[in-house]
Amino acid sequence: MTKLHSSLGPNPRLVRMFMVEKGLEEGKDFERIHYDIISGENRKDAEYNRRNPQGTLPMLELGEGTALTESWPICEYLEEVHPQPNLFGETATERAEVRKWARLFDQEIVVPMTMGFRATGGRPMFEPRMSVVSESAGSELTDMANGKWRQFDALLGDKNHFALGRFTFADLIVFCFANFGFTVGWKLPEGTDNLGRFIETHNQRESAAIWQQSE
Ligand SMILES: N[C@@H](CCC(=O)N[C@@H](CS)C(=O)NCC(=O)O)C(=O)O
Repeated sequence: MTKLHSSLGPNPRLVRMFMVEKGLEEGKDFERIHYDIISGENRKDAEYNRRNPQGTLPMLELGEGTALTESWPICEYLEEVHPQPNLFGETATERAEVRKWARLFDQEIVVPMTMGFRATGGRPMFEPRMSVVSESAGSELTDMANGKWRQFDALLGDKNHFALGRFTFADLIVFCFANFGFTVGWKLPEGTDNLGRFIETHNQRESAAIWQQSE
């Protein structure tokens, strides 16, 4: 059976939400293997690190022994093998539009936000396992990401979808990283009421229940 190696955190939860959106059921369609990343269990497991030299979660282990890493490509793989409901776009143009939003968000918000967190609030956990910037650079990265959250809010406007006028991977990635922020004490910056409404709306999705689970 397919195995999802998973943990706390936005990346495994992004893939788990994606799987729920695809109607894939834990225990029936895949088995979930949990790692305690707080204690660094993922970094101590030699076999896991052999298969995924980054040592991070998630990893999707396929029946034939192939293991996929990186949450976005894992979601694209799942989209190809389970095309419905469609979450990346039906046509080349639609897919380019969804990927445009996801890439902008990934580069402009995910990178500074996560690097900022690892260097500030997450420092005790991350400093022993990867290089992190100084605390002051971390605060600057967090401020930079917050400025981009405001830009995304303005671009969203009164809609609840970033692309195609329906729920897509672009919405999913934004939703997951906002929720990640909430779990580590971050708040939506002032002037992002549109994003507040967006999150409240998508909190109603069945897949969003993953954010209420303790692991
Ligand atoms: N670029 C990777 C990031 C994976 C990642 O950083 N995962 C976090 C959890 S959200 C992790 O494994 N953290 C624990 C660690 O790095 O030891 C992806 O898209 O999956």
